[in-house]
Amino acid sequence: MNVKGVRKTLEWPVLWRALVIPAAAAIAVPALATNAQAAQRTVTGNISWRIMDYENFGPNTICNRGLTLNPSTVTSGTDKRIRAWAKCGGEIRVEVHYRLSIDPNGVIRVTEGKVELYEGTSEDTTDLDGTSAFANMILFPGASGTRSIHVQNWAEGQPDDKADVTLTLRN
Ligand SMILES: [Ca+2]
Ligand SMILES: [Ca+2]
Ligand SMILES: [Ca+2]
Repeated sequence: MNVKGVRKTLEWPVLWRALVIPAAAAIAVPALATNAQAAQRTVTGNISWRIMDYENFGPNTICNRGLTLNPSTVTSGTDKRIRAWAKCGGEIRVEVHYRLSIDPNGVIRVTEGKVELYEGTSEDTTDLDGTSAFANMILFPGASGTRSIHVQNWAEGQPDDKADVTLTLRN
């Protein structure tokens, strides 16, 4: 007896969905088309620094610093440049630079990697006294990679101004 009424309540949701589904599909299709040619992955990681600041008087200053990197979302065609730094002893800043790009298959490439040691009258000095490049990393989806980089004050011949940096990245 109530079949007709029941059917009617069923028909409306069906009609409603029929109207909505094409709209949703219209949004999804371009997104899928984009994904087919443009990969996107998120890179996480951390950096640790062990820095020594040569002191004219008294013992040298040693600083251990650590940083958990903010996740970086990398999409095809939108490379990201990352810069991170740590400071020590009132006179030293050690910067880590690299570039993240992504292949269509989701492989992350870490290129243009370098570590710079600045040493001067403050931790914000622009006096660049040492640079070390580090080898490119290729990170397959789900993989991680690590680089250990040494830098020191080569420009002024002060080997007690130095840093050992460890960079770990995960795709
Ligand atoms: Ca110093
Ligand atoms: Ca100092
Ligand atoms: Ca200097």
